[in-house]
Amino acid sequence: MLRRIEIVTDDITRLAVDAIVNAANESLLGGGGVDGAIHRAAGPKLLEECRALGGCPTGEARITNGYRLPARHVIHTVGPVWRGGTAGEERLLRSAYRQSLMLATSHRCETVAFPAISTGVYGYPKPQAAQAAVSEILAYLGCAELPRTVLLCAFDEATTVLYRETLKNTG
Ligand code: AR6
Repeated sequence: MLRRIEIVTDDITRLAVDAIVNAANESLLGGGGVDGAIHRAAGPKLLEECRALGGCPTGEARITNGYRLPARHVIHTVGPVWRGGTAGEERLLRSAYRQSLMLATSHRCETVAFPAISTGVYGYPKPQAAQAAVSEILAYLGCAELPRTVLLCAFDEATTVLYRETLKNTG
C-alpha cells in the first residue's frame, strides 16, 4: 500500500509543503515553542492575519497564508493542556488533528506537516499523543483523497523513533 504518512526530523518552518500546522493557543496571537518559531519565520503579516481571526477554541483549527515561510499555508490548531488524561484530552487532541486535516482538504493541500501538538508546553505525554495522532490521521486518510501525504515532523531524534514505533504498531 502507498505510504501516506511519513516521518521527518526537522524544524517545521523549513518545510516547503502546502501547509504546516501550528500548535497555537486559543488567542492565536503567538507564543513560545513551535508557535513562536512559525511567527518569527513567517514575519509580522502572519500575526496581522491571525489577529483578524479572533481566536480559536481548543480542538478547532483556522487557516492563514504562510507569508515568508516556504509553506503556502499555516493551519493553526489548539491542542489541549494535559490535565491528567481525564479531562477529554484525547478527544480534543484527535479533534485538533481532524479539523486541521479537514482544512487541508478544503484548501486542496497535497502535503501537510504536523508538529507533535500539545507535547511541549501543554504537557501531553508523547507516547499517548503519538498514538492518538497516528490513529486519527490514518482514519481520516482512509476516507479522503487529499491530503495525499501527511508528514509527522519530529523536532528531535527521540520523537522520530517514537513515531516510527507507533506507526509500526498501528493500523
Ligand atoms: N519544528 C517542529 N517541532 C517543534 C519546533 C519546530 N520549530 N519547535 C518546537 N517543536 P509546543 P504545545 C516541538 O510547546 O505543547 C506555545 O506557546 C516540540 O518539541 O510548541 O502544543 C503556544 O502559543 C514539541 O514536541 O506546543 C501555546 O501557548 C511540539 O513541537 C503552547 O505553546 C509542541 O510543543 C502550545 O503548547
